[in-house]
Amino acid sequence: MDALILVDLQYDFMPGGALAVPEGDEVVPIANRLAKHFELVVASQDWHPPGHRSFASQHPGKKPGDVIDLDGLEQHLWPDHCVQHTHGAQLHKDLDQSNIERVFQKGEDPGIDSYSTFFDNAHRRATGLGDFLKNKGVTKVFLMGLATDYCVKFSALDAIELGFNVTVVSDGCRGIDVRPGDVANAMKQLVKKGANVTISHGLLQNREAGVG
Ligand code: VGL
Ligand code: ZN
Repeated sequence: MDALILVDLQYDFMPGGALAVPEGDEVVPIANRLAKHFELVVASQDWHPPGHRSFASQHPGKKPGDVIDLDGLEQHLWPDHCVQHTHGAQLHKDLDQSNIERVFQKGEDPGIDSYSTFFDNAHRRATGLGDFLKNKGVTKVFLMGLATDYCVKFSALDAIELGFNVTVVSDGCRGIDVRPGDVANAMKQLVKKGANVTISHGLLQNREAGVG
């Protein structure tokens, strides 16, 4: 079975949000269109407690964009974002949730970041998504969402490692490009690791025709 994974379609990653991804809102209609054509759709939600250690505000003298060592892991510091139960952490209201079977939250542990929808950044704890998909008999996953160079990238890499056949829907993703080229490099790395890349239009045509 195939599954569609909608990554972090939350207000804080959209224009006007705390960690705005340029044009982030433009992928919401693509998510809605694709979701109708999948038997199984799941979403992820960045879900940090207040005072999460990935927030620059928790490190005196540091600002968003600085990089620190956080318990042995390199940590890019972010503005406060996706704080649990705040508006910024909610999935965008235009996202049609009627086809979404389950929302997997990540980043709840205050001491470690979690870009991937499957594991925290040290691979210490699983979100449960991997087992959930395997129990449903999923072998092929399609990913889209925000941000290409962080949560989409690391989710796709983990999905490959877990043995799924992985396709990234490129026009369904937008990136941050902290360093110019990050988005392009993320896509290159994903392809090198075995991910397929498609655009939503072609994917919809294939699925409507029942060929992929
Ligand atoms: C993300 C940075 C921090 C993402 C989440 O969803 O790509 N990026 N937290
Ligand atoms: Zn986050």
